[in-house]
Amino acid sequence: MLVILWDPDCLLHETVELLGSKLIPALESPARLDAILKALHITEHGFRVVQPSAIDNEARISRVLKSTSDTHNYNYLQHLQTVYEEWLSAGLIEKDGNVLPECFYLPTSTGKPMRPPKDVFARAGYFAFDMSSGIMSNSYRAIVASANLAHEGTDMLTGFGTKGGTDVDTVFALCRPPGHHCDGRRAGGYCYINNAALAVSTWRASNPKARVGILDIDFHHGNGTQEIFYSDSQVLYVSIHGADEFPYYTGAEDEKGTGDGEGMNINLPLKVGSPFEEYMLKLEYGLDRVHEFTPEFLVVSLGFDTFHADPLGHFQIHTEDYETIATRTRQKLKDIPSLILLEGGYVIEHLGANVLSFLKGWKSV
Ligand code: OKP
Ligand code: ZN
Repeated sequence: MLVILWDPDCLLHETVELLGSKLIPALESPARLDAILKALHITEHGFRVVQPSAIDNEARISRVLKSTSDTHNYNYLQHLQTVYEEWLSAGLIEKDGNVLPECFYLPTSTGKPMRPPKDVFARAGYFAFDMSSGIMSNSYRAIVASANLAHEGTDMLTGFGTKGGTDVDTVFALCRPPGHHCDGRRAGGYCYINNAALAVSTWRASNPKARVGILDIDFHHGNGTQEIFYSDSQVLYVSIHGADEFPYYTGAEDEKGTGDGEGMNINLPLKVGSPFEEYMLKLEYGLDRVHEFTPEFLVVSLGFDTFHADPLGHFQIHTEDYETIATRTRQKLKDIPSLILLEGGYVIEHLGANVLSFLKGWKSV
């Protein structure tokens, strides 16, 4: 059975970003989630669309802090929680304003380690790597709600396949903000907490030695997820993404993991403008690698910015192709409890149909 998880608090985060040297309302907007919910509610699809169990905000925060403690920097998480109020009381922003970084960490030859600057204004740049990750009044609430979906979704899958265990084999968590660009100590690319990494930690809490596969099929390279698991021998990260696109500095084929994790990072960059047939060749290859690894838990970082009309993605992929992508993924990775996490996808008018197409394929297997 497939369950769809969402949280109304994920709608509260609404920021601005610097794009093409213009400050604009962020493309990663509440309207994305609204469009998906609308499509899910008007269609007879037979999925369970549910909200996570009721939990008060403080308890939810400490749960998320606990399940991010081995992958995220504590001071970074504190910063996410407090910086908006700090900027507000320092008079740096108005109530409806956004914390946006200005000066980023600069590697130098001095040998000095990376240390947070004293200035609260400058600190925003220490904990971020781009200008698409603003923080407004409700951001922290939404960031925690989004991360909590990854946590709850993972919990719902625990025990699948065991005697008397759950019959939920797939959870699709409608996370926003997304997560795959966050490396555990820097926000970027609309991401603040790495939801995929959190899910792995949650899974490992009850299955400490488990092999986990992460399939990242957002248009962009998941630099954060790669970074977090780069030396991990039990987590296989496979990503198909636009070559030489955002986040620009990562995603090359020769990034294969290090130490015990050597060979456990597989980047499959694909030329901008590639047709669906070429995309599928990469996908089949990636799915075979994940299958060979025999993961006990699968995380899919799912972005719909591979769509042909996406403002941030550039592959020739159409609505019906998502059905094929999901069908092949499910066929090759059948019976593995799977957590699908929403990442990008910015064409609001087609997002609902694209999600439904993907779900149709997933369900058909
Ligand atoms: C987030 B996700 C391109 C600027 C891109 C941020 C893109 C974030 C994508 N010139 N700005 O992976 O969908
Ligand atoms: Zn993306």
